[in-house]
Amino acid sequence: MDSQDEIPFHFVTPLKESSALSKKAGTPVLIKLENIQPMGSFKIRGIGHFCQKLARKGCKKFVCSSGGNAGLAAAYACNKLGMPATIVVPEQTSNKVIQKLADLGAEVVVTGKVWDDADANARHLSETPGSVYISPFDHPLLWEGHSSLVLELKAALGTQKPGALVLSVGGGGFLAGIVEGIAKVGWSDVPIIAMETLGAHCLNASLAAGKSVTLPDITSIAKCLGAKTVCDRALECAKKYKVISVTVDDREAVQALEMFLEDELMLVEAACGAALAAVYSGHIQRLQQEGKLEQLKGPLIMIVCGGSGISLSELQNYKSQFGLL
Ligand code: PLV
Repeated sequence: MDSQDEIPFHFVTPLKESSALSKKAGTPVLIKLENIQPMGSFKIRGIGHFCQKLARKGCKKFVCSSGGNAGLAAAYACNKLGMPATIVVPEQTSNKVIQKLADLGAEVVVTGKVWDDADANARHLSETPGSVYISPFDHPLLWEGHSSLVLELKAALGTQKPGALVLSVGGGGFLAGIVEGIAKVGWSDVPIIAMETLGAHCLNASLAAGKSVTLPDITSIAKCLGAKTVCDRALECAKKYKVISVTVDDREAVQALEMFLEDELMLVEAACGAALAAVYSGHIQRLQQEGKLEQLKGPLIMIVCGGSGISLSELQNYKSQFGLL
């Protein structure tokens, strides 16, 4: 970020040792707590940066499509900037998230079954003069904003390099930003475990096909990972860097978020459960046994991306849906 930037809207988040996760992984695990960011996810890093930059250039209004969290970040940033925001979300978005958006002063438009439908409408609504469209994941300013997370890791770890990073992938903006960050700090050889749920696995499907693939539908409960097509930049990053793509099913994601609640007393949404399942479902050890992941030379960094699309009653519903009661 350049020196003219105002104070960013995101916080420097804690990097905390988790004894419970370390025990389960059989290796030291540090959790990067993005769930405590304003509006509960890492999204404010990229979206906040995008909105601040464009506001300075004279932009008067933002229109953002979202599965929930990017919209909350955009509404929060616009609220801070005193600018109007229209957030377009799909029908499955919870009333709690819609209410939070409205409380931030955003105009909320509900369109279509999944994020791709909402996105088509957001692009259409942003055609009015003065409006600027915000993608939740596909813009260089978002990636630049997300890359701040790696600079914080570098500041916290000093000369120690992470053994590997674990994150969730939706449309791939977070992955693109983290890759930008590791390139900036000289950690390009650090493996990134890119977690998706089946039914929202656009990166995994594209890597398997060797080209960009559009999923026919989003069938996972992790709606915030629910982009049918991964952005080109994320696919490029996955091919160029040490990105290991892993899928889990919804049941594993729900189990992981419940165990995380037990262990760390923090409730995160299913999109984040996908990343946590890398340890809770034993995927890290499996990858090592299969020779797909090297012996870790530093701590495993789990990025707790967060998410507001969850409540205790929704967790109960998921548990009954997947026979976990
Ligand atoms: N969520 C986007 C895209 O949804 C949104 O509109 O909020 N973890 C959480 C908690 C998220 O909310 C998201 C993205 C991701 C991970 C994945 O980030 P991405 O899309 O940059 O890969 C459809």
